[in-house]
Amino acid sequence: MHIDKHQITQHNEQLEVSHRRRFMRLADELPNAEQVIGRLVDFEVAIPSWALGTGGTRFGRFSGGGEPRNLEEKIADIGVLHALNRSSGAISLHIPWDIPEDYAAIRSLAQQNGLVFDAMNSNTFQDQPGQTLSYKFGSMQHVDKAVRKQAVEHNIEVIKHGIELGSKSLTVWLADGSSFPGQLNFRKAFQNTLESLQEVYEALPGDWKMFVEYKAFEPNFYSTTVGDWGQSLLYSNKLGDKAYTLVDLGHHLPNANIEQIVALLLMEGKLGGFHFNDSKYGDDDLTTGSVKPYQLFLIFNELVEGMDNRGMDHTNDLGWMIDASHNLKDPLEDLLQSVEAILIAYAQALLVDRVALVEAQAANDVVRAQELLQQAFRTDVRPLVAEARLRAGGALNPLQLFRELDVRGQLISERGTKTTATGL
Ligand SMILES: [Mn+2]
Repeated sequence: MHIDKHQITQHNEQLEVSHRRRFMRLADELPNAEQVIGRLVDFEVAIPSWALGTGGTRFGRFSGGGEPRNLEEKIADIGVLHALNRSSGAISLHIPWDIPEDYAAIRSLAQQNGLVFDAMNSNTFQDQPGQTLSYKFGSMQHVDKAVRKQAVEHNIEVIKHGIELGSKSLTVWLADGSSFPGQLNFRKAFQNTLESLQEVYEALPGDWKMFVEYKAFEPNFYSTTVGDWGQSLLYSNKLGDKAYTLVDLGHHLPNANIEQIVALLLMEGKLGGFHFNDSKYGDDDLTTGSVKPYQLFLIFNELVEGMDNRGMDHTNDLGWMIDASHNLKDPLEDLLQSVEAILIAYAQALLVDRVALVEAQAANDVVRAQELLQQAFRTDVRPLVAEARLRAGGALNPLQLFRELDVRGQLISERGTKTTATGL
């Protein structure tokens, strides 16, 4: 499945007149429309290789058709997304699910699809066929040094695959923790984990980053050894300059103030990356922006303010990735919706009148501060996002074109109805 330039051009020609009218009206009202469009054109969100198939829950999985059967087909699927929205030009691999057999061939295929390799992800939350020691009771925290060593060696192997592909970062998410009081000595679990992470850190190339992802609960339900941003920050501070905290939106206890966490991590220079998704209750892994779009905007508001405060490059200095599961929707349609929601929240955050907000805060003008944020949030920026996509060579309405071209139908005819993607 490949989307041709002329298919996109034809689609854009049909929509261009009405788009132009909406865009001109909006651009007229905004002081910085061109600047926002430039930022949107540059922005990229990585797609994880495990998000291209239907996800499941512990109660079941209802596979869709035409799911990618191997790494090559995963790259092709992300190539389709990127051709449509021009903002999904990076793929994040998961080892061992995506071990390349031929690095050069995979690199060249990615290049043909306009993709680069984002963070590499290790897996010590499952036992693989033929694995010597089990991770049932944890990996890097394990009471048995031999299990810890196995987990460290796996992560070093993941780095080696990443070097071959041109990746520059390793994301470590550990399922380590405990499900019952008394099961673990918290201090020893932390120290074992730190020692293991240090060994991985030593194997990290000089220009790489290590992202330490935290999660409040699941699969362990009493304690998690990297359970919150405080614990992650402890690890990354102790590890060194190349280690950062990674924030996954779904990995907090309900109602956590994620925007405040983001602001403080940025202040400390320790925010490394982001996993986008949305949730109502826990780690629901729903489409980004589908449940709490205002929270997503508030997070982007802090990201923009904090990155600008440190003179950071919005596109490259943080790792941006979607990490969601698609149980009901077509995964590719869900990802198009997620990227769109991210770009909308980012554009809205770029519209916040920062000078006026600083003045309102200094004057304790709470009402004015709220008005300024909501003025930006309530602006319909979709024409700006569409204009950025048009200028970047993408489709004015990616989801509409995805359906008009019957991409899923074509993938099913190429791959069959019974395929299952590796992943969660
Ligand atoms: Mn994640």
